[in-house]
Amino acid sequence: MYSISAVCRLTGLNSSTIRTWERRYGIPEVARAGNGRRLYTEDQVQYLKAVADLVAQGHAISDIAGLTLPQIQDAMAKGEAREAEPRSPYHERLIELLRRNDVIGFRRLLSDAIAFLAPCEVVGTVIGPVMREIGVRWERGELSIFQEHMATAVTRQLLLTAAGSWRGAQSGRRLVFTTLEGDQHEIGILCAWYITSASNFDAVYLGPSLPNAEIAQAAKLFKADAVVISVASSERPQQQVKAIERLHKMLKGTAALWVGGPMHHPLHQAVAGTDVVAFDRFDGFQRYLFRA
Ligand code: B12
Repeated sequence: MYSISAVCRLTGLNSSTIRTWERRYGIPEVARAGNGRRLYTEDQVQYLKAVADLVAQGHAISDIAGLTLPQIQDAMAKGEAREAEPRSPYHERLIELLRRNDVIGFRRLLSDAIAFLAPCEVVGTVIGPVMREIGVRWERGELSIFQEHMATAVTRQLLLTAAGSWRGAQSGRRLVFTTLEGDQHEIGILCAWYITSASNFDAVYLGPSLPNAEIAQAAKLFKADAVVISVASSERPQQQVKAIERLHKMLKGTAALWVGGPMHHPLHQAVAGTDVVAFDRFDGFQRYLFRA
């Protein structure tokens, strides 16, 4: 049997990450010695090492936590690891400022990035990767919920201000932006709205989490050419797919439906062959804007 400090040495994980995974995901169910100390079996050490390797390759702990050791090894053997995503020169500094709770420094640096980089570049190489790393660090127990909220609040506010500074409306096309009812993840749709506003489209942001009936009503009243929805990676992706299908029906004859979300989300397969347009990256979205 191994103590937690031995497990740390063997897996490269730190003890707070190990305790956080146990508390949040129940992995692994560990025995205790008479004095309450955790005691890990050889299999559990191997399991934690495999989980650590997969997380290091960019997989979400929440996706891995339900897998058995053979399933994890299978995923690694098949090379299902995600490629590390490109990071901007702003990346490490933004994460470090957040770690130090320097909210003013974080705001200043992100504001510089928004001022100096093209909209598509800032959302694709700065905001997206930073938000996802915040998620990973939160899962590892390295950042707190309040630090994620702080980063989200600053990012949201800067994107709202930046998008509002573009004149818009010159292309004669109007798009409305929102997320599905119950989905509070707002940064993806704000990024899409920012790119669209900066591309001189008439872009109307409705805020997140709207019932389908409200989205359809807004599309009609605004005479929108398209409704743009962002679906964050979700615990209930099939429900989101059904909601997208219902919304598609409701918008028939009124507006086109464009949906953005992570590549592994089942919506991409579900809408293939329909006239719903699906995106997983902002650069592809921007190219489509100019083509559409
Ligand atoms: C910030 C955050 C929150 C904040 C959101 C605040 C806000 N105002 O936005 C809060 C605290 C509210 C939150 C809540 C929850 N969250 Co959350 N959250 C995140 C976090 C850390 C960042 C999300 C983000 O802003 N990403 C930035 C965007 C730009 O990146 P992206 O979503 O990956 O988008 C990419 C593509 O999908 C695509 N894209 C996305 N949208 C669009 C739109 C268009 C038009 C286009 C072209 C492209 C596109 O482009 C991007 C670049 O490739 C993620 C971690 C992560 N890995 O993303 C978790 C994450 C999304 N959350 C998660 C979860 C589970 C939740 C909760 C259920 C937690 C809980 N138990 O309460 C709740 C759900 C709340 C709800 N009802 O919606 C999970 C989902 C995992 C899963 N598979 O189920 C994640 C992945 C964290 C994790 N690994 O566990 N969350």
